Amino acid sequence: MKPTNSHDISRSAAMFSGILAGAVAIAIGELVGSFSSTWQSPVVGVATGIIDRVPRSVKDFGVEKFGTNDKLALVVGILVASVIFAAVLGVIARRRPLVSMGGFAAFAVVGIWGSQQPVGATPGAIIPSLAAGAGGIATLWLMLRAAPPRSMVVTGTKTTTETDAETVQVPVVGDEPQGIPEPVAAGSLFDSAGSRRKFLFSSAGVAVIAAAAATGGRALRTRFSAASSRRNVSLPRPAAPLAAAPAGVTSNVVGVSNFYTSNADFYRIDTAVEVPQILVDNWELRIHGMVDKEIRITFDELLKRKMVEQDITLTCVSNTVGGSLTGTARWLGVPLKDLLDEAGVDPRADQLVGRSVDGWTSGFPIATLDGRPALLAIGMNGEPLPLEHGFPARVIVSGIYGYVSATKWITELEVTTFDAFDAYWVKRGWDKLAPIKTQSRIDTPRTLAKVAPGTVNIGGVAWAQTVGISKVEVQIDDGPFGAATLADELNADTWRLWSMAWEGATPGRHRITVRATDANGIVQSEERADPFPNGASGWMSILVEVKAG
Ligand SMILES: Nc1nc2c(c(=O)[nH]1)N[C@H]1C(S)=C(S)[C@@H](COP(=O)(O)O)O[C@H]1N2
Ligand SMILES: [Mo]
Repeated sequence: MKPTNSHDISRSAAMFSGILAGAVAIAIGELVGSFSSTWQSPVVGVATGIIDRVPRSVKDFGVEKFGTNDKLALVVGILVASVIFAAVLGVIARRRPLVSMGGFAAFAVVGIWGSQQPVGATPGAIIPSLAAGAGGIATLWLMLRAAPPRSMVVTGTKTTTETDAETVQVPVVGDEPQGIPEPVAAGSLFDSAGSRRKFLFSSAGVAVIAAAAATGGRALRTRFSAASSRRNVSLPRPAAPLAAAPAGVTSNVVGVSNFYTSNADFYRIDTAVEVPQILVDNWELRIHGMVDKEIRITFDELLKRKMVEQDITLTCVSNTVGGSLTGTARWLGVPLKDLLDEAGVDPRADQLVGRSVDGWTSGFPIATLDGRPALLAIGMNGEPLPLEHGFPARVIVSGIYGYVSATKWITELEVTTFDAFDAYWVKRGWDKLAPIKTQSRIDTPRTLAKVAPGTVNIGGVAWAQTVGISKVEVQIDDGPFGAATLADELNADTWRLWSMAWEGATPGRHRITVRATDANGIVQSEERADPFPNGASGWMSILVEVKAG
C-alpha cells in the first residue's frame, strides 16, 4: 500500500489550488499593471507580443475568422491556456514543488517578455509580471498548506484515517512533542497542515482577493483613460473652414453608403490589443531624424497652429474586393508639409516614418507630399479623434493605404530613408510603396438578396483617391456594361457614390458586376488579386435572386 502522510493532498485539491494561484497571478498582474501609465497588464503585453510575431497567414486567418474580435479571442485564449498551465502546476506541486515554482517563474518570464514589447518600454514595466509570478507562488504555497490531507478525502469506498501518525512514539521535551518526522518528498515545501475547512476558507478568501485585485486593476486603469482628456479638448476653427458638402454628392438610393462615414461606423484596423490611452497633457510629437532642427510639439502648441479641413477617403490594404475597410471623413489638422518645412528636410532623406506610442510604424515617400491632402489630424467629422481612431493625433494622407501612412496615436515623425528603415508591415512582407488601387463596390442589393422583378435599384461607391472617378459601369449577367449615374464629385480624394436602375429584371438568378474608371481614363483592373502584398484588385460581382411576391 502506498504510504499516505499529512502532506499528501488530493489531486483535485492540488489542481484547484493551482488554478486559484494562476488566477491570483493574473489578477495581481492586472492590479500592479495599473499602477503606472507606462506599465500594462501582462496578459495584454503577451497578446501584443503574439500579435507582433504571428506569421502573416495566421494573422489574416485570425482577422477573417474573428473579425475585429480577434484580439478578444486571443486574450481569452491566453487566459484559458494560463488556467490549464496553472492547474498542471498545482498537480505537479504535490511531488515536485520546485518544478511547480519554476513553472510560475516561467509564467512571469513570459509576462516580462510581453512587457518589453512596446518601443520605449521602461525597465519598470517588468514589475507587474514579477509581482504576478510571486503572487502565484505564494498563493499555491498557501493553498496547498490549507488543503486537507488526502487521508481525509473519501476515495472510493475506503476512507483512510491518519491513525499511523498518532501511534508514532514521540520523544517529549517539556510539553512539546519533538521530532515529528518532517514530511518527506512533496511535503518539504508545500507541507500541508490543512483541513477541509481551512481549505474552503482559504479558497474563498483567495478567490475574493483575486476578483478584487483584477477588478480594482481594471478600474484603476481608467485613471489613465484618455476619454476624459478627450472630452476636454475643444477643436480650433480651421483657418478657412470647408463648406458643407453639397447634397449632390449623396445618393438617394436606399442602401448606398452615406457620403461621410460616421465615426461610430468607421472601420477600425490596428494591432493594438488595448486602445492606447493618451492624455493630451502627456502627449508630445517629436519630428526628428534627417532634419535641420528637431521639433517637439505639445498638444496645446499644436492647437495654435494653422489648421485645415480636408475630406479624404481612407482605405485599408486588407480590404477585399467588395469589403468594408474604407470610409470617408472630414479631417481637421496641420498639413504635414508645414511641419516638415519647419524642421527642414535633408535632401538625401526619402521616407517619412510615423511611430505610435505602442511602437507601430508606417512609412511613405516624402515625395508623396506633392500637394495632395496630407495631415497630422486631430479632428474627425467635427470631433476630436475618437480613441480608437488615434486620439490625440494621427496621420492621414490621400491616395496611399493606411498601413504606410495613417499612424494613429502618433508620437514621432522621423525623416529617414527607405534603405535605413522598414516599417511594421513592410518588415512582414507587404510592399514599401502602397498607392490605393481604384475600386468600386456594390452596396445594394446585397449578395444573394431576393429582389422583386421589374426595376431594381443598384448602387454603391467607387474610389481612386488623388485621381478621382470619371465613370462607373454595371453589367448584368453577360450583357454589355452600361454607365451608372454618378453622384457629384466632392473632390478627387473622396469616393464617389453611384447608382443605376436596372429595368426589366426577370425572375431567376442574376449576376451583377461593377467596374470603375478613374479620371485619367484608366479602368479598374479586372485581375483578381488578394490583399497581400499591395492591395486587392478585381471587379466586384454579386448574385441576386429576382423573385415575384
Ligand atoms: N498605431 C497604429 N496606427 C495604425 C495602425 C496600427 O496598427 N497601429 N494600422 C493602420 C492601418 S493598417 C489602417 S488601414 C488605418 C486604419 O485607421 P482607422 O482604424 O482609423 O480606420 O490605421 C493605420 N494606423
Ligand atoms: Mo490597413
